Amino acid sequence: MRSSLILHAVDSHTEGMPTRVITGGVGVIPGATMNERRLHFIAHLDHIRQLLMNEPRGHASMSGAILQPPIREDCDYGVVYIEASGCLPMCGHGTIGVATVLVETGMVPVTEPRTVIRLDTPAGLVIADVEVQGGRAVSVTLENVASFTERLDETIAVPGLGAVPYSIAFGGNFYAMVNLDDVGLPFDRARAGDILSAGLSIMDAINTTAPPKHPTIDGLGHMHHVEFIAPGSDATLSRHAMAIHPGWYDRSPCGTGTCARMAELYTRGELPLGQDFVNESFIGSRFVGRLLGTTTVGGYDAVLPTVTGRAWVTGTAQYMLDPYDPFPTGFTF
Ligand code: PYC
Repeated sequence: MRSSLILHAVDSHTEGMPTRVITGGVGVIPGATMNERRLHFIAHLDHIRQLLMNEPRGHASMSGAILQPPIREDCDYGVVYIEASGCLPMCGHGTIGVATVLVETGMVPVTEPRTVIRLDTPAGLVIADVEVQGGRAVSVTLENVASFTERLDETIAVPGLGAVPYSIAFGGNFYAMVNLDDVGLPFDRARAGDILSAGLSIMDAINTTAPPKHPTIDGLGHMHHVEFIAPGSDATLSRHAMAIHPGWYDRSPCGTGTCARMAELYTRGELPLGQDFVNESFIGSRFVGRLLGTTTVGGYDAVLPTVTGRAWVTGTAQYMLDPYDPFPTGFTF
């Protein structure tokens, strides 16, 4: 057996969405902050992401997280998020997966009934409060980064769809919120292809004419997620289909998308602080969110969200690269 690279992984899923947690083999990524490490990884180490996320080791909706020593002294681990489509500054389902893996494998000291893990992410400090029963990680509540509405109730001209009403909010990534009714499509997985192509057209139109730009996070000046809201959704229970660039759906209810949606509902005056908000994915799995308080981010009024969900370990693996492998970075199909 020959291998020019060996990467150690604990695989998991969070409410249906995979997180491949890389526990060893990458080494320490250069950078003075976690976001600098993310940008360095994109510029110089992207072949590792492609190897782990693309076929044949991954698939078009694959997602993962690389564990790092933290840079902040008040954190237990650093995290760089990887996906089939790139490196997000923050990923909610991925962080719930990371916290579950850290507890289930004993990579952090585990205390019951709660184990608190402080994570240094490219978007900032995220605190994972893990509910532990009999050594088992039962659920994880994240205190996510400050979230805000970037624009509310605007309209964008989209080829093939006409004028589409939308809003944009940030919850760790930027999300365009669009009512499915406004693009004439039903909340039905049988129409997943049509909903996805509408989402990609909306992303293209926004990124071409008026991309959002984060006021403090470098390298975040695009919109790669469209949260299509199902009819009948409100500030207590919302169902959605999360279309993601370049062409896949979040299987989980999307942690950062849940926080963005809560920020939008707060701005509308529909979601008060301290009230549970249930967000349901396209496959019917759920996260519960809540707003703890308010703050500001680079001039925007912002909220401090939490999101609670569950994850399960699905396996452990060593991913290798045979120097004779004709697809050293895998492929997309
Ligand atoms: O849970 O934040 C999330 C997420 C982002 C993309 C896929 N999942």
